[in-house]
Amino acid sequence: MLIKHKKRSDCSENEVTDQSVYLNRRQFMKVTGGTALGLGFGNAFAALQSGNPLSPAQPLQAAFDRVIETPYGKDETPAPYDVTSSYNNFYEFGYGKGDPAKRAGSLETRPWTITVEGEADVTGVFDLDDIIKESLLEERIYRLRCVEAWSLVVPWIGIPLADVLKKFKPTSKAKYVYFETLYDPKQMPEQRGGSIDWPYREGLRIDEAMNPLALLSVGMYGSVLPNQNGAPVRLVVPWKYGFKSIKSIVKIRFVESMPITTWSTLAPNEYGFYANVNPEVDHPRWSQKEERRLPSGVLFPNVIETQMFNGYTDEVASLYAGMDLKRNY
Ligand SMILES: Nc1nc2c(c(=O)[nH]1)N[C@H]1C(S)=C(S)[C@@H](COP(=O)(O)O)O[C@H]1N2
Ligand SMILES: [Mo]
Repeated sequence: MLIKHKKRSDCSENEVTDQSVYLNRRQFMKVTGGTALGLGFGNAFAALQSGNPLSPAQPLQAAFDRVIETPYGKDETPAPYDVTSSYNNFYEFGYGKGDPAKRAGSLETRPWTITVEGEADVTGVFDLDDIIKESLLEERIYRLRCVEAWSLVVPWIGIPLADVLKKFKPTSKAKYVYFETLYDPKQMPEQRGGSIDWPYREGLRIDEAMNPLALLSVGMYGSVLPNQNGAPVRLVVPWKYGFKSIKSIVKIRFVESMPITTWSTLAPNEYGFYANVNPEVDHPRWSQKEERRLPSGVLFPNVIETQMFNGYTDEVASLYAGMDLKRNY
């Protein structure tokens, strides 16, 4: 799959009459937008799809038109958009893999603010679009390995997490970074009950967060993130199990001690704070030596071997020098 950030046609929607243009356009939308139109995306998505000239009213159009291509994952084949956007874990919208795609339309992703607190010189409430406007978006194709032993390849669009965190000038006491998902039971139906102590919480050690691989993602497949994939902003930490890649972030807090996180609290016998992908450390109920690479079906299970750090050892092994990864998992 080729994801090019070429300019869309200059003509407006009603001037498009040529059948082949229409078909190409449909094909493009299949790759980049898929079912999004049916899910009630706001202006941002309309702006991206309309091909209108850039204007200050469409800050995201400008940002997405100059996405930088990077070498990350250039040799990988991304999963089809339809797979990535329909097979999800986003418990705020239900526990079935298809629930988030069906139910996340209720999430209002604009305006969106992120509250930054704790051990940093620059704290306060920041508008996500301001952060995006002053950053350069990159495309990075990463493998995502869920603890449930499935994985897929996703062409994310985002900002290196370190670039964003450095803007807030963390102090020397900032040893960890804590992240929180939106808490709003009106928009996130499963937050009305259940066994999870909402909001969803995650965290990274500061050096993990500053590692160049860690990405703050605002898009995938050339467009804004669909709600079910964590719109409007999520973490992508590709060397860790997928649950570390927290979605729909509203809070970033720099802290001195290891923060409490959702999964390490909910299932402490499974994985802890680090949750690095490790084929040598089994889940209590299954082996982690192999994974189903999506798309996968009964006839073509597409089972592959799981790699240490999900294959990102060169980039991240130094973070854990001297640590026993069979104990600190
Ligand atoms: N807020 C929130 N973030 C979350 C989750 C969730 O339930 N809620 N699920 C996690 C899990 S278990 C995985 S595997 C990934 C899935 O991301 P994807 O649906 O984009 O593939 O999101 C992670 N981030
Ligand atoms: Mo997961």
